[in-house]
Amino acid sequence: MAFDLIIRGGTLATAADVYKADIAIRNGQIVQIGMDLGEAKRVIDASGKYVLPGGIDSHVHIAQPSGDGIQMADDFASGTLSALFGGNTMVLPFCLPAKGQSLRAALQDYHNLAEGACYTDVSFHVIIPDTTDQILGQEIPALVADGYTSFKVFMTYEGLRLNDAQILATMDAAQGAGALVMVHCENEDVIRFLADRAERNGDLVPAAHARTRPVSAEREATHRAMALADVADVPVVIVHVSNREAMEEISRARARGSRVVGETCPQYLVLTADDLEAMDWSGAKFVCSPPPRTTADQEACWEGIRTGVFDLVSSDHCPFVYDDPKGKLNPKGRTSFRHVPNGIPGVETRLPILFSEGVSKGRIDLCRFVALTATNQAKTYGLYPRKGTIAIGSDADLTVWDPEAERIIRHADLHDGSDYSPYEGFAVTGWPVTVVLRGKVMVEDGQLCGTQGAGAYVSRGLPKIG
Ligand code: DUC
Ligand code: ZN
Ligand code: ZN
Repeated sequence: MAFDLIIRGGTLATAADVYKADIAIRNGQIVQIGMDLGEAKRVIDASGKYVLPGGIDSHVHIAQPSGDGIQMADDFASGTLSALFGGNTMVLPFCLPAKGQSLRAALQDYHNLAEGACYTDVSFHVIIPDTTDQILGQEIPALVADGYTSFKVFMTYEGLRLNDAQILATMDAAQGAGALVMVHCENEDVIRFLADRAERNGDLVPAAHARTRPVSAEREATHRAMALADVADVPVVIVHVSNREAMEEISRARARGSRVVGETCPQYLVLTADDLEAMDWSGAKFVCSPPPRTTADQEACWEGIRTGVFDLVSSDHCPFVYDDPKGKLNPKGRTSFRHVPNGIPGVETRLPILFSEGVSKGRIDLCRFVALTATNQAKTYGLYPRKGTIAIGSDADLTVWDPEAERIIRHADLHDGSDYSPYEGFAVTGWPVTVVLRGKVMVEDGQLCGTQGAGAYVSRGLPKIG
């Protein structure tokens, strides 16, 4: 029987190997890998290109309510379309429950928003907003049993942060259920002290955002989060790590045997705090937490990528429109950094930036690129080996990658709902040209050919960590 699709003539890369072979696909799965595989209803010529597992971006924010009249720039249609054009076949957004709302009801809201809208597969992490007996004793175990196996806690943001006792209780509940906990590590009291002082001094510009969220606040919280995780004996992901000192905390914890996964993001590899300095308030375009740091920290993060301190490079796509009353330049945001919404777009540019700065410039090899962007993402979040690799029986989620393509990143060419890219004008070598989602050709030679709603919700297994 003919196959549904053959991808022919490409160089395949997994986290372990790079070799020339064709891939045959039937019913959405990879069924053969080899040469001379025979006939198919459709053939994609990948000669001169790499064929990679579709990118999995485990850290994105889509349609998340922000309060204060602020609106996130992406819904599930635009967010996943942007992800798809960036070479991704799956994203994991966060579900943020409203105050007092049950986790289950919040998840239902996100399912309703995502249903029929997505261009990539999706699955959700759940943010823990409170530690009621209901959440810890009933909801967390029940949700893990239903395939929601990762929870995020915040150590910063008034109204969202949990104190140490609450974090420990959450970790304990997650541990009991076999789930993992993602932690946003910044010391809220340090930040509030510095932000209050900056405000008293009239230092209200976007650059003050970076000055009031120093490395020491991130380093201390990273250490504390991992100490709490040791007590609870739960695996943790330290998300969006920005600097050497926090990275060294992770290295030390791992050397002691703690089950810690480190994640960094492109903004910490190619942006610095200087990007927030523009005098015309456009520094707001780079306001995210933790903030981008120094060129020395960029080098440290590359070192962490090479040496394995970081297992994940995710985008932390958290898009707001810049020039809009509901975005970065909201009425209060025009007057103080404290009201500029935190987050930057990047789901479409994550893979090109990491490939270009990493693989094309010789900092990492192609297998490491695949591991950081797909395989480790799948293993960490309970998706492997269904996703994150090229293997017989895996979902046919594949990206055909042109390693020679030279592009200048322009927001006008991207597909997210924001009105700018923090990487505007950045030159990259390497770009995804064709993207296949469970055997469906979604993008071919840079043109959309798949349909909205082709992306589906994916229930997950338990994490596989250390
Ligand atoms: N944390 C995130 O993970 N993303 C955006 C903002 C934030 O604080
Ligand atoms: Zn965060
Ligand atoms: Zn985030």
